[in-house]
Amino acid sequence: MPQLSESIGVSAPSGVPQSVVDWVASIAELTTPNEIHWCDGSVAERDQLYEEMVDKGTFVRLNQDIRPGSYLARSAPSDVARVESRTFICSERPEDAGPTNNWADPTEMRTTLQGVFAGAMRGRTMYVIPFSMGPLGGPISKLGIEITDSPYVVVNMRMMTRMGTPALERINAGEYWVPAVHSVGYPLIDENGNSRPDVAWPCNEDKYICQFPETREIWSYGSGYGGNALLGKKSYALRIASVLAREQDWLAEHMLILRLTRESDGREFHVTAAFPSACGKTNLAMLRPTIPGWKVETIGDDIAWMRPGPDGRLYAINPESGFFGVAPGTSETTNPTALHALDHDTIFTNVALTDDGDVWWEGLTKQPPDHLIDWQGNDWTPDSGRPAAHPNSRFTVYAGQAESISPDWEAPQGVPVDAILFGGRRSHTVPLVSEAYDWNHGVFVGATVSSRQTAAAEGAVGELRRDPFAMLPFCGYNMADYWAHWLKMGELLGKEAPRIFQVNWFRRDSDGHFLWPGFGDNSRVIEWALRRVAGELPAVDAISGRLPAPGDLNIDGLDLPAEHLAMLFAVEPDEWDEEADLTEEYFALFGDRVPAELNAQLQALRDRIAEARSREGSGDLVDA
Ligand code: GTP
Ligand code: SPV
Ligand code: MN
Repeated sequence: MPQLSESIGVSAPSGVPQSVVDWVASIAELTTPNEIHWCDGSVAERDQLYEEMVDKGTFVRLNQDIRPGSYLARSAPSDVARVESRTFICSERPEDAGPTNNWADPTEMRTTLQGVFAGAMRGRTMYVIPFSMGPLGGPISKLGIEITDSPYVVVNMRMMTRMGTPALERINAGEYWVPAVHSVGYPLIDENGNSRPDVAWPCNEDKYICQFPETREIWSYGSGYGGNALLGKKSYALRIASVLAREQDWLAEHMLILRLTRESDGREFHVTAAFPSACGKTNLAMLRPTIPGWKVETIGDDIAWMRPGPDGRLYAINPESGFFGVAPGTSETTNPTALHALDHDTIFTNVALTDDGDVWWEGLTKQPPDHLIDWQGNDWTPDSGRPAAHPNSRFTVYAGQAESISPDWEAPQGVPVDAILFGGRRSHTVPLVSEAYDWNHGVFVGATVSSRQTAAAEGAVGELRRDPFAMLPFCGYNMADYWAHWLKMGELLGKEAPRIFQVNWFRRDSDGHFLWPGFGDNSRVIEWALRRVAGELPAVDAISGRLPAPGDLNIDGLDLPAEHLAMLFAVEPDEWDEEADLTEEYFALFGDRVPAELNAQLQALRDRIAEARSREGSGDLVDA
C-alpha cells in the first residue's frame, strides 16, 4: 500500500506550532492525499481553484459580462441539503445529546471514522483552511482549522469565514482553535493503486456529520454540500459553539441580526430573530421597510453569537462573513437587496443555467425562460413539470456585497440586542405577533416553536415539527439543558434582558392563501415591537402573549380587509388547548430534564386559555 503522506511531508508555513503540524500530519497519514495545500486566503489562490474547478467540470463559468466573477456548481442529486439523519452528537453519555439528537458512542464513532477516512483523499489535494468565526481577534470571535479534500469547500469557506494567513497567525500565537476534518469520500485511487476518473461533484452514499462536544472536534464524511461540509457554519458556530456557550455563559444561536434606526429621533435598535431553515431569516435580515421612518441595516442572516457586555446588556456578533442563502423565491419584489448582492462574485449551487450563461430559479421572474439547463444539467422547458432549480439551491456571497450591510457589521464587540423574535411556518393558531410576558415566558415560546419542514434538510417537506429556538438540528447537547441555559441567561441579564416576541408571517386563510403580505411589510410588525421596547405603546394581554391594541399596528396603505386582520390576530382557545396538549407530550420526551419553570409556563398557558374561555362564556369579548 503506498504511503503517500510520508513522501509528501506536511511542509507547513513558518511559525505553525508543532501541535498543529502533528495534527495535520496525522490526518494526512490517515487519508493519504497526493499533496497538502495550506490555504492563505489570497485572491490568486481563489482564482487558481476557480480555474481548476472549471477545467474539471465542477464549476460552470457564468457569462462574465452579465455576472462577473460568478460560477455555477451542480451537486450530485443525492447531495443537496443537510442530512439530519446522518448528523451525530458523539458525547460520552447519550443523555447529554438528548432525545432530539442522533447520539453515537464516541469510541465507536472514532473507529468508524478511522475506517471511512482511511485513504479517503487518495489522488486528491488536501487543503488546510485556517479560519476565524467573527472578526479576527474580536473578543467574541473564535478560530478553527478545517481540513478538506474539496476545492468547492475552500472557495466557499473563503467567503463565509475570515479564512487564510491572518487566522493562521493567531493560531500560531497560541489562540484556541477547533479542529474540523472533512472529506467528500471519493478517493481517486483505490487501495490497490488503481485510478478512477474524478466526477463533477464527488461525494459518498455513506455520510457522517459528527460533532464531539467534549473534545470539541468535528468530523464530516461523504457530503460536499452546505452545512454538511462548510464546517465553520452549523458544526462549529452552532453545535460546538452551543456547548462552549453553555459553559461560558453566552449564546450561540440560529439567528439573523438587524439594526433599525428610527429617523425621527435617530434611536438605534438591534433585533435578532430565530426562524427555522428556509423560513425567512435572509429575507428579514435584508428588510426593505414599506413604512416610512426607518433605516434598516444587515448584520447577519443565519447565526448570532451573543454575550453579556460590560454594561450588562446582551451583545451580538455575526460569526460569518458571507451569506449561504436560499435562491428560489429571491426576486426584485421579495428581496432586491439579496438579488443585487448577487450581481457579481457569487457562487451559485444547484440553480438553473440560462441560454446566455446566466442563472435562473423559481420565483426570480414571473415568466420562466423558454429554455434552461436545469440543476441536474438537463434541458428544461416550462412544461417539463419539474423545478429548474433545486428547492434548496443556494448562493454564496460575501456579506459586504449587500447594499444594506451595516457599517458596524464587523464591530468586534457586537451590537446590543433590544428584541429577540421567534417564528416558524404556522398556517393557524399562532398570531402575526405577540410579545412574551417576560423572559421566562419568552424561553417557553422559543422552546415550543414548531414549523413546517422545508427543503433545507432531507425529510418530509411540509410536515409540522417542533423546532425549538430553530435549533433542532443544531444544538450540540440535550435540548432541555439548552432551555435551562436560556433561563439562566435571563437571570444573568436581569432587567437588561432583551424583550422577546413571537411572529408568524405564514398564517393562511381557509383557501390556503397567506393572510399577511410579508417581506417588506414585516417592518410594520417590527415597528410595533420596537415601540413596545421603547415603552410607547400599551398592549392587550392574550393567551399567547401581549397583542397590539386595536389600531396600533400600522397598516396604512395595506390592502388588508378587516376580517383578514382579525384572522391574523385570532387566538382561539381550542387551538391553543391542542397546542398545550402537544407541548405537554413534547416535554415528556425529555422526562425530568425539562426545567420546572417551563412546566410552570405550560400551566400558566393553560390558565390563560381557561380564563379566555370564561370571558368568552360571559360574553365579554363576543362580537354583537
Ligand atoms: P436558512 O439559510 O436555511 O437558515 O434559512 P433562512 O431562514 O435564511 O431562509 P430564507 O430567508 O432564505 O427563506 C426563504 C423562504 O422563506 C422562501 O420560501 C421565501 O419565500 C420565504 N419567506 C421569507 N420571508 C417571507 C415572508 O415574509 N412571508 C412569506 N410568506 N414567505 C417568506
Ligand atoms: C440551514 O439549513 O439552516 C442553512 C443552510 O442555513 S446549511 O448551511 O446548509 O445548513
Ligand atoms: Mn440556517
